[in-house]
Amino acid sequence: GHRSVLLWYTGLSGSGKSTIANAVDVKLYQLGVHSYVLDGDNVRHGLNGDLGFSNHDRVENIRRISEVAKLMVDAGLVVSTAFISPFIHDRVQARKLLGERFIEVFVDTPLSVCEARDPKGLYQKARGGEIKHFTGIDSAYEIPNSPEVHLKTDQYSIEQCAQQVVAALVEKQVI
Ligand code: GGZ
Repeated sequence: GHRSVLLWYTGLSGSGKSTIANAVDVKLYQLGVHSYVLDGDNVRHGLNGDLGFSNHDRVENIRRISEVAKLMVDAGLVVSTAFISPFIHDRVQARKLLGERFIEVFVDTPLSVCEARDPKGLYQKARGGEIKHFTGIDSAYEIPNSPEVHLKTDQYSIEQCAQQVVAALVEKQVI
């Protein structure tokens, strides 16, 4: 058996949140743990399809994700959320909602590295003024003060980062 928890990944666009969350999800599946990843692909197009990237819309995006994740944790899953979630206040709200079941995972990738990766060419567009309010360029990212897990993707591979998350779950007696 396992405890149901919420792994809350936070970090810049291109930091590796979704990639690492999905790598952890594979490991959880192999361990027989029922889990699910919420990310932009399955949330921003559907449930939150009415929201953009103004501060107001990001706050609402994270609020809805927190509530849905709580329901899924209540249903017994290990849930991972992979969203920039740039504001400390919203992450604190999510933590309050989940209590002891909230595990914050800071995907700490320097802006310069995210910008060099630029998998979707979004940073280039943001620098060129084609996209406004882009996180790290002209919209804020507030760094977590005391995340439960701190991943440095410029020093460790995806696989090593995923192993660090699983190790934290073992250490916290979640799995
Ligand atoms: C940041 C943006 C923006 C702006 C579109 N700012 O690399 P991606 O493409 O796949 O990840 C980014 C994603 C961010 O959505 P989130 O729901 O995680 O953001 S938040 O938590 O702040 O609500 C990026 C894309 O959407 N994208 N415009 N202006 N990222």
